[in-house]
Amino acid sequence: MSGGFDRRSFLKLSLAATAVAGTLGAAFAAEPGTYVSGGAAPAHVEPDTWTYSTCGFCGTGCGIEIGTKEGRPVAIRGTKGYPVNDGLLCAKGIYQWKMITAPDRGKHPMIRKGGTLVQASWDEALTAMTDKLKALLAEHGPESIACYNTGQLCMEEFYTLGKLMRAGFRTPNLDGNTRTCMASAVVGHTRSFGTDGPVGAYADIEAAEVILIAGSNMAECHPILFARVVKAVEKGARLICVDPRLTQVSRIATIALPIRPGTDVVLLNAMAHVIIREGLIDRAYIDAHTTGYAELEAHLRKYTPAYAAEICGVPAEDIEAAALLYGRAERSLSMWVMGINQSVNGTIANNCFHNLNLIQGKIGKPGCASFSITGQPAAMASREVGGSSSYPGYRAIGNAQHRAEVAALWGVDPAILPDKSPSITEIIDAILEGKIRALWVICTNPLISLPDQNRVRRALEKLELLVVQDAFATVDTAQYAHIYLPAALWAEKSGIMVNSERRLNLLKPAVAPPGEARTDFAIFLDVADRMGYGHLFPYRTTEECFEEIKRLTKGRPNDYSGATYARIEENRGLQWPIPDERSTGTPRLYADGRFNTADGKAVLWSVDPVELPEVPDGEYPFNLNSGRVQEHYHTGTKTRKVPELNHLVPTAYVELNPRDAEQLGVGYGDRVRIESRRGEIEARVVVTSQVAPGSCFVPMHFNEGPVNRLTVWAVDPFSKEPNYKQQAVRLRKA
Ligand SMILES: Nc1nc2c(c(=O)[nH]1)N[C@H]1C(S)=C(S)[C@@H](COP(=O)(O)OP(=O)(O)OC[C@H]3O[C@@H](n4cnc5c(=O)[nH]c(N)nc54)[C@H](O)[C@@H]3O)O[C@H]1N2
Ligand SMILES: Nc1nc2c(c(=O)[nH]1)N[C@H]1C(S)=C(S)[C@@H](COP(=O)(O)OP(=O)(O)OC[C@H]3O[C@@H](n4cnc5c(=O)[nH]c(N)nc54)[C@H](O)[C@@H]3O)O[C@H]1N2
Ligand code: SF4
Ligand SMILES: [Mo]
Repeated sequence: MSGGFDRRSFLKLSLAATAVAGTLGAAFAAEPGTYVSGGAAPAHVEPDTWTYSTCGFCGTGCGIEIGTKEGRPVAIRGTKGYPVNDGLLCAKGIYQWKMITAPDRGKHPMIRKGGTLVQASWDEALTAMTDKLKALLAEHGPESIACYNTGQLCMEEFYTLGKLMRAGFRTPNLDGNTRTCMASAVVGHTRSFGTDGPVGAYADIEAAEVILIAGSNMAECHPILFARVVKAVEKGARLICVDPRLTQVSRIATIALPIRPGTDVVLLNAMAHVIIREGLIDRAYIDAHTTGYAELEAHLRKYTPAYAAEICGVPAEDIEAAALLYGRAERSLSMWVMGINQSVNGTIANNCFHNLNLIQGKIGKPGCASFSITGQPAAMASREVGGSSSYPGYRAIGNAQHRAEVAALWGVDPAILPDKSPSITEIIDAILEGKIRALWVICTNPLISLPDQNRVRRALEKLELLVVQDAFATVDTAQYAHIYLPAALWAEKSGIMVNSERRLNLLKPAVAPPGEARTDFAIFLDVADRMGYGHLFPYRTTEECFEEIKRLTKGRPNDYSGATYARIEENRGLQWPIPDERSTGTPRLYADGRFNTADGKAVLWSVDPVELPEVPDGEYPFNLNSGRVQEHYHTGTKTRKVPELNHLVPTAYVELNPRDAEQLGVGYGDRVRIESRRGEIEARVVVTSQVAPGSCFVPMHFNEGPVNRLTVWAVDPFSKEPNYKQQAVRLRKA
């Protein structure tokens, strides 16, 4: 790579490197085994107990064991033989035990008095919360109340919260940060296959001849999956990488397509064009298992590689070569993440991937999948059991039959169940309009992670009641909270998380929550009791709750009937559907070519992209891209407390191409001001040819330079997912 140092060289040179410095993108742990890390106290402590659990960070879903000594966390190691990671962990995974005892863990509830949050008892805090909610319900009705949650709770918590909000409060206003993440994948699956649910298995990585990775910095964001990709490439698999920014994935790709931002639909349509032109389709599969082919074939005629090259800004020959490589292989696999989903074209780009694979019959076979990879460790669980925009068992909010089924299983009148589900951006706008007066924020930090921070700030300020329920008392959004509720972390609870390959993974509590902190599950049940909705919750433990959830998934696509906590642990996770107690799970969906649509056929979509909400112009000449680095997680609440991670990437920065840095007269480490039409931030410059001229990249992790002060308030028309990856900014030396 030209352009001198990359960001890590810069950051390492400017700081004392710590003992954990790994190579960019390499899976951090080289061999399975125990990792008792050095660094801050308690160091080199030999655990007296190892507890089986699951990593709390990303949707890969690695099996971990939490090491404790006298009840305090001292280590984490990868679970040997675990089908996902076989003992390997990335840097975040290894060090996550350190955040558990961070000094700013919330230990007591707090209530705002005279402008500051002061310690309160649980009884005081929950009485204040439920009194206000009861008053709002009486005066303004259920639609004055909203809840915004996460992809980081366990399944039983999502289910309980969904039931509480919809059957208890009867409010439609329930959404999660999964909207900012997986919504385009959810709607994409539903439009192509009839219901949501990723189709593939990680084992497809090793079985594929050609792997297409698009809009995914897998080396940094799913390092253990990337380790499996690297192994496959070493054994001869070919890799195609689609990303405007040159990542570690593109560096090992056979073909790298650094396309212009936001042009994926055109590229994917052109690849399908070539595959059809060359007769690389599976005609029998198309006829038996899909609808819409004739229209698609006609629609794609104009999408020649030459036409796409013009729009995507990569050579026509490269597009042709990528299509032929993918199309000629017997077994090809596509994987994508946020570079695809977080766009106004996110949903239809998902449909384009499914088109590409369906026309070749590359679904449900080993080494073949149209595989959307999830971000958070339990985002899948939320999707499956009604944690945000659906009812349990992949039932649709707007489907009266589905609502009737849920009502019957819950023993409630179907008429009380909401039939709509506004998105978080709609909820924020409704707060600004004065329609929503109370917001309960659970396990997410919207002040830092939602787009257009200044707008979000105005909304939070306007609320009559903001309850923030978080593991850390210092979480940014709590600045505006009237009530703060301290929550237990993943290592302190039991429950189920679900990873990208539909694997149910088990959490077991290894340590006790600090102070008076409680699990989200316990908090939800307490709120339910105080609101008078206790009769809806006949269960008191997460395991009892799972038995109820199983009844709502029976016969549904995500059937968990055959799962129990014990079976999940024995089998090292189980991939749904798990229809009975003999089942060891289902690696791939749709192996029989039967989809969840009315006629059992998958739908091929003929689509054209819509225009991006904002493109660079004379006033704001740079495209701003945003995302992640390996060492940090989201808004930094967890990883910035771990010195071994934070020392490597300690503060906000912007990646700039050498050409642009020279023109702006800035060099490594200089501070620049970045301005968009919505706000401005300052950050340090990292000069790197990883980003193209005219583009810049700012990670989302740093509240001292919050990239979302710059981002645009625009969403995908189908999924309502924010368009985080493309907006226009200008830069100058600070
Ligand atoms: N270390 C770390 N790992 C994580 C997380 C974390 O915060 N830190 N978060 C987890 C979560 S919730 C998620 S959702 C995932 C996210 O995982 P990823 O999606 O892999 O991560 P991002 O950095 O958001 O974006 C991925 C890539 O999209 C590219 N991109 C931008 N615009 C476009 C475009 O127009 N087209 C294409 N094809 N690509 C584009 C960016 O250049 C970037 O390299 O990571 C999970 N894993
Ligand atoms: N510009 C830009 N913005 C983005 C993105 C991007 O790529 N670019 N990506 C988007 C995506 S994909 C995502 S997923 C979101 C993530 O955005 P957020 O959801 O805001 O990210 P986190 O920092 O993970 O916030 C989770 C919070 O929950 C707390 N917490 C952790 N565990 C628990 C628990 O068990 N219980 C409770 N109650 N609290 C807990 C943590 O302390 C933390 O404060 O950001 C989105 N925003
Ligand atoms: S890859 Fe994801 S699940 Fe695995 S150890 Fe790293 S953060 Fe945890
Ligand atoms: Mo995400």
